[in-house]
Amino acid sequence: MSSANPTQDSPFLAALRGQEVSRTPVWYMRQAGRSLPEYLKVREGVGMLESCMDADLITEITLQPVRRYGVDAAIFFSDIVLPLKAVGVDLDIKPGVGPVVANPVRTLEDVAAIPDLTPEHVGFITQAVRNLVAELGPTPLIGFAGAPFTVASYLVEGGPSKEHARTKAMMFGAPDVWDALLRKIGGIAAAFLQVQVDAGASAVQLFDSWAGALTPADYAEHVMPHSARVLAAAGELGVPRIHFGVGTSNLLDLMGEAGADVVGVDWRTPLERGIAMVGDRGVQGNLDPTLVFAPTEVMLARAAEVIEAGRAAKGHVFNLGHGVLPSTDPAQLQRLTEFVQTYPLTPRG
Ligand code: 1CP
Repeated sequence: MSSANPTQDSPFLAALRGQEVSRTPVWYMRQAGRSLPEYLKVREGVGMLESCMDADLITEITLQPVRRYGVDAAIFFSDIVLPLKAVGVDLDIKPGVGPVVANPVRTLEDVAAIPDLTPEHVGFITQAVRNLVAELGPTPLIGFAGAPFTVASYLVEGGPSKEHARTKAMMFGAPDVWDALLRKIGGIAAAFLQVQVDAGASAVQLFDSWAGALTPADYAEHVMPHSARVLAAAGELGVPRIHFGVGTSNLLDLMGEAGADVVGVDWRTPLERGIAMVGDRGVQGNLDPTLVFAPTEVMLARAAEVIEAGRAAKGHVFNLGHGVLPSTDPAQLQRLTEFVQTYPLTPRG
């Protein structure tokens, strides 16, 4: 029937909504990208940001891992700093480094100089999402954005950082600048998610990859309200929301309370513990991404443990505990995907 929603039988969307599933759905953060030879081929001679601004390339790169693995969801190919680039912030994504910002943000004037995002800034995103939804059929597309804290870290530090020292110095020492910056980025993130959902994305993920650098008290006071605004805006669009961070074992409850339907758990936290912390929400995760380098039977035994642990959650989406590492053998991920998708969820006695 042409009027039927093609994603209506998706196990991924059912798990996000806490509905019963006959098998555990699976996708991988960074499933597109450097671990795939077909990605390296289409990216030859094309810069990272350039490829994130070309609707045909975005479409092709997003589809590649879906074709290869038959995963239960596609993740939109872009980057957390792309919306900043689109509104005119002078930045680049340097090979082997990551996002680099020409003029790091330090003052209220710097914040005020960043324009808000409108759909006109990202017409190529709307086009790519429309193309993808048409191509993907029953497989849902996940839209995403970077969360205010993680994106702020790139803007304040000027590039990747381990300690986030300047970022936290602003958070502790210049609360007015911090608040203005996180509001600005949060507004851009919400608008970026809306563009993706309006064009047909079925779910969203907010990536707060570096939130694990914060204590629960500092997260609750300085970061959570901003992430909560982004998640609330996405919630109003009617799509399920995943909220992910790394090293967040003491923040998972707050990340859920910020307004997530499902909380992403990294591999350092036992899934059982993550499930207990998020309460009446689903979880996503959390196989150690390096287990793909172990013998296949070791990887699959650990995957079985993750699937079994996930059964105690309101909903469970299988994933790695962070992104696919570039040196991953696609054949191993193929075996993992088949294993998760055929793992029998027999009733427990
Ligand atoms: O040339 C290349 O291939 C560059 C590598 C690369 C890729 C493939 C970067 C640079 N970004 C991406 C795509 C990307 N980034 C995706 C899309 C596809 C997918 O998941 O399959 C997504 C969701 C992101 C999000 C992203 N970018 C995050 C959050 C997720 C995470 O991994 O924690 C972060 C922190 C970034 C910043 C970034 N962009 C690129 C790099 C190498 C980094 C990290 C730099 C650092 O260590 O701080």
